[in-house]
Amino acid sequence: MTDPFPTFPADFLWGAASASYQVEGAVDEDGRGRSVWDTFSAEPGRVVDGDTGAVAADHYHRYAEDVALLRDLGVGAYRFSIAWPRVQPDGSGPVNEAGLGFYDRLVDELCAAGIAPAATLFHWDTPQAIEDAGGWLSRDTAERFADYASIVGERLGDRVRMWMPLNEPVVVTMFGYALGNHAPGRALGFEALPAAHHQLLGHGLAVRALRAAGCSSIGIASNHAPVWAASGSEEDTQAASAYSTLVNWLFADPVLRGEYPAPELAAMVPGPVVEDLKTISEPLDWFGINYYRPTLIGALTDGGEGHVEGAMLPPGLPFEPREITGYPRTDFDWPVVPDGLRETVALFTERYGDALPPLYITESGCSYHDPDPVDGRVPDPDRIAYHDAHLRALHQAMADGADVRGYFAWSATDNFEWAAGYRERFGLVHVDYATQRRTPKDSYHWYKSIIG
Ligand code: IFM
Repeated sequence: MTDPFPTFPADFLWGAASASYQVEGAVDEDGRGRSVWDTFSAEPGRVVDGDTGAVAADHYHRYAEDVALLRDLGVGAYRFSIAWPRVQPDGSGPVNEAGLGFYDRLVDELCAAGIAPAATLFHWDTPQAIEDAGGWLSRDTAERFADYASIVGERLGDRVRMWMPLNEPVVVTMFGYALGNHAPGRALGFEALPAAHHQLLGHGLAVRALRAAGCSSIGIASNHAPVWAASGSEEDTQAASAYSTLVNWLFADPVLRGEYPAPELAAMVPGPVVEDLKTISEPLDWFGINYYRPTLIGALTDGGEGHVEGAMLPPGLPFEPREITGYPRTDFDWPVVPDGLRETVALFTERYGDALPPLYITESGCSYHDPDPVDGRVPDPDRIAYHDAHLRALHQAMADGADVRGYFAWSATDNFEWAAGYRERFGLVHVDYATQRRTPKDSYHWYKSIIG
């Protein structure tokens, strides 16, 4: 018999999350500029089935319906992202009032529904003009990002309750600039490191800009997971540790400790690094972890090739990802490892101690190829099992002493899953892309019962 679902603190924040390019559509409306994802997804072979975010879940037009679904779900907060190219079509210069107006209306709608708006400023849709000028490889982008943060903070700071300048800088660095399977499609290997540094610098500058605009409750949504060694051998252990340094600590240490995790890395990033790290480590009110699954890493075998998400790792790296076996898998072929969430939270608590602000789980979720709705129902027992098990694991982390304040299910509705297009469905609400009809899945009703 399964243990009863654990009781979370009364003020625990239950949320759901989304991101602009994944749900909004309306890419050519009201003066929105082009983003790197418009460009990338238009290139043949980049996205499964040639999908693009041009229409997505049409949230730009249907936001009121989506907020009503969130209200009925009972979430305390909705995490959405603001599209920089809607606010500043070229990523700098004058404000596009019509674009910013959309977020004004969305935030008002959320407030009227009693849902706290939680805004991400950058969830990967870099303005194309900014990319053309060097994108995140250029230091200037960090400064432009801070200008944009200030515009948004001044307009929405009176109503947005939580702020995240960045979402998952590791993914933009690794997939966008190092491996090339995400926009902007650069395959620079270690030459991508400036993109990490400039995003982090942009984060720190944006934190300052938001505070100057009177915004409070500022954090980050950063992707983290345990890196397991393929065996107990010295080589595999070292390989796993090197990989974890690159995907976890390279992004968390600068923010939480004001330092890079290895002197070699600090030496490889551009600019006045020591000075920049002071900006990057501007104190946060909380730290957000996006968790999906651990990685298993071994030392490079003779003739071995490292692949991550179908993209080949640059030659010469001393490690290679191995397949995690012995766990159920989602339809996206990701292993389901709920205890990895507990482990991640424990790793952070141990590594940063008193320097760690309260945590939020700013994303966790799973893709299953759900059946089409029948009589208004979409049975998705595996998604229920995923969130149930991950919340139990999170509760265990809290019982072990971690200060975790909330959980945002990824995702509110089905949406454009980047290079995987629309085949992957993460939503609590099913979207029929032909009609844009929304149908709450069984997991939506389950989550509602948990929120209580
Ligand atoms: O859909 C993404 C989201 O944009 C960022 N975090 C991971 C999710 C699932 O891949």
